[in-house]
Amino acid sequence: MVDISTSISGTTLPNVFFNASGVWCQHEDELQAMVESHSGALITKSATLAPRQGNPSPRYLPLPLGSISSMGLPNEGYEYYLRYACSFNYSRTKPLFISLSGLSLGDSVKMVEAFVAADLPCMLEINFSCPNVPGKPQLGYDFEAMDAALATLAPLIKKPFGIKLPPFFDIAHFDLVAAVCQKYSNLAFLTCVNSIGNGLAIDFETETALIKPKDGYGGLSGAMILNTALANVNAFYRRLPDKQIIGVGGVASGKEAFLHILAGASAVQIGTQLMEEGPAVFERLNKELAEIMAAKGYNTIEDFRGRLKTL
Ligand code: RRO
Repeated sequence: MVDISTSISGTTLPNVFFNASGVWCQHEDELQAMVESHSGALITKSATLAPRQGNPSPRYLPLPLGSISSMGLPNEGYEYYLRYACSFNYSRTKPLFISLSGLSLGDSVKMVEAFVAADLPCMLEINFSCPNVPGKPQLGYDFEAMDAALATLAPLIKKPFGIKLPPFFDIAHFDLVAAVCQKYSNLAFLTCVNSIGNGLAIDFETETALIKPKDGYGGLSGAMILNTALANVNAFYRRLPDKQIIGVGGVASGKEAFLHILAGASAVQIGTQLMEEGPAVFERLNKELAEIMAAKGYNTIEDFRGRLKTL
């Protein structure tokens, strides 16, 4: 029997798959569907201090090779997700991750303090990479601001936690970001990658942008970002042997999940494919990954994780 379980900072997931924050996780009914699915964990929508409606629609559209979206951080406010985390049945379900995305460092501090005070077994994923709030550049591309945020948040959180990073496109940036991450010992995992920010999709016939917010600019996800995601997973896996990488980007079948793990990922999140297929995707992915591993003679994900060969 092939074993597709994993563990993230000491917490066991029955399988490597869960949702990418933002998909199937804003409201309690969606989170319940994630609990009932065959996912190995679940994560909540990135929370801000106050509830937000997000950007005007249309704000998500599937494309031939993935999707474009500019949701604008719609969420119920951190107190909603804190209440959810307080009522979550940790021993009977699966690991719960909470995504936080303060619009300022002060907001992030307040949210983190509330979760720390509640002393829950959920894990925090701090989102440094929302590309879709009009007028707000993302923290992930300002390395000094990211360092300052981690210097404030890591000691407050105390326990192991993670950050969600944007994709990087330059070797020098991989080096710089890895050097920042290396400074914080309880920064346990990096989730790579968020959507590729500010793409533009245009309808050829009507000569019109496909989504409404920001004159049509939005984050690119799905198949078209697989190779960028694999490079980021592998770049940080190589540079940060003491930390874990959660891979996200372009996973639609067991094959892409296998590639993420081969590149170094310890778990794999699903975004666009979950949007398109719904939570039934997890049963299929479990089966496909297990079949690939069986065919290749791997019994556990540690048999091949990070074992990418180069020429
Ligand atoms: O809500 C969004 O528009 C959003 C967020 Br917070 C994020 O981190 N990544 C993304 O593609 N969209």
